Amino acid sequence: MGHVVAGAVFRDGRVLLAQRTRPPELAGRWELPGGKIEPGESAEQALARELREELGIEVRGADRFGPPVQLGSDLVMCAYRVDLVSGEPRPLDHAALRWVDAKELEQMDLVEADRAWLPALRDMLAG
Ligand code: DCM
Repeated sequence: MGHVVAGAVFRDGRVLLAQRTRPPELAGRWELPGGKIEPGESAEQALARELREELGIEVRGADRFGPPVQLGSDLVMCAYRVDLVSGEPRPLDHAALRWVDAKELEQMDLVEADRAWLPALRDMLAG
């Protein structure tokens, strides 16, 4: 079973979403940025690597929230709240980035899997 990590970065009552470029069926839809854990990595290390590669930022921590999501038969994905340590996010691997508040989150065309985290994200944006 492979593991995918997805990171939620919060700032000023908003969470950072990224717009996918691939595969074609997911292109244009929005997600929490992340990717697969590589052998020997912890979830926190994978998040730090993926967000460095994709956004050019340094993050730390990995505070899991919401339910795990099964992706097909051999991948499971979990969401983590991470702390932004340095850098300003840039879309190095995405079509665009957007900081959304609780209200804007409802309007975003999220990839299906990430919708499982909407209730938890709403709570964190409200609180
Ligand atoms: N994925 C997802 N939601 C995310 C991140 C990833 O549904 N927030 C899925 C898309 C792919 C798999 O995880 O099926 C691997 O992600 P990637 O293609 O970004 O490496």
